Amino acid sequence: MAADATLRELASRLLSARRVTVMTGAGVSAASGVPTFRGADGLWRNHRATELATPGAFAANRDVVWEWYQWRRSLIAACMPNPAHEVLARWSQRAGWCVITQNVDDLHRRAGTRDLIRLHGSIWELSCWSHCGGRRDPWRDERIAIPPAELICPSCGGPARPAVVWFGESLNAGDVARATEASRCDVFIAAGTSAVVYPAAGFIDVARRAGAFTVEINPEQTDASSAVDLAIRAPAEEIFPRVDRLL
Ligand code: BJW
Ligand code: ZN
Repeated sequence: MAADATLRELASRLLSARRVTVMTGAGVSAASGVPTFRGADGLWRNHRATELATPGAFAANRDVVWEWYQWRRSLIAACMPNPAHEVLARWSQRAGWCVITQNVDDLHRRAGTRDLIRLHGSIWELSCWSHCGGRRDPWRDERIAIPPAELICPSCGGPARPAVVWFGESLNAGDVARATEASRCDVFIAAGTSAVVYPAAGFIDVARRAGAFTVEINPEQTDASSAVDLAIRAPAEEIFPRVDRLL
């Protein structure tokens, strides 16, 4: 249970801030029922989740990777945004307040978050595996019970892939530029992320170097805990509503 005085301090920082940025990770969707990547949750049929999220895994075993994504898509389709998503959606309406997410589940979008920066893409969008150029932008496809062989690029007929960012792949340069800019703020909150995946984890340093008051919300200690000004060891779905009530 986070102390009231700690949350009052955070609320008063937020009230005097001009620019506030919240970066979220898988832990923010945990209370909605979406499994996280690391720790006990990050296993799927003896595969480590992070080992399936690579171009090499897709090249070697497209059906297994697609099966994992279709399993996740059906699981996420049955999940609802939780109180953390709802508070962040309201905060995103405030001028100068911004949400960056590493999550691909679109639960922030479903909660109505404005100007959301999705660093790692969306599990509900597809793109052409061979970058054929006919479809430069990802397209939305929310069908779940589809055999992988039918998930094809409408332009070249080759395999489609989830339009998410895998290890070793570059993030969208425009998203990185917007996120870097948003990280130069007065209060930066990293919530529900293990802070091990770059460049996302690096935005906490960008914020600190720009003079932001940095905060972590996570029930566990992470690589970022010792670097932030305030580490709140509690679940995001509990803390965001409590802080919101103090604003
Ligand atoms: C709660 C909670 C509750 C639980 N409330 N909290 C610099 C240094 C070192 C390495 C690199 C570097 N720069 C780049 C790299 C390489 C690599 C990288 O970072 N590797 C490290 C792991 C070492 N990065 C990349 O490859 C990136 N690309 C890139 O940099 O391109 C340039 C380049 C090209 C070629 C070579 C080198 C560089 C791309 C990274 C893409 C990450 N993709 C994934 C999959 C997305 C698709 C999908 O979902 O299928 O993104 S991996 C996975 O990890 C996913 C997540 O977004 C990401 C982060 O995970 P997250 O959100 O932190 O989740 P967890 O599970 O780790 O943590 C959950 C946390 O929640 C825990 O702490 C819990 O305690 C907590 N929690 N309940 C609050 N209720
Ligand atoms: Zn194509």
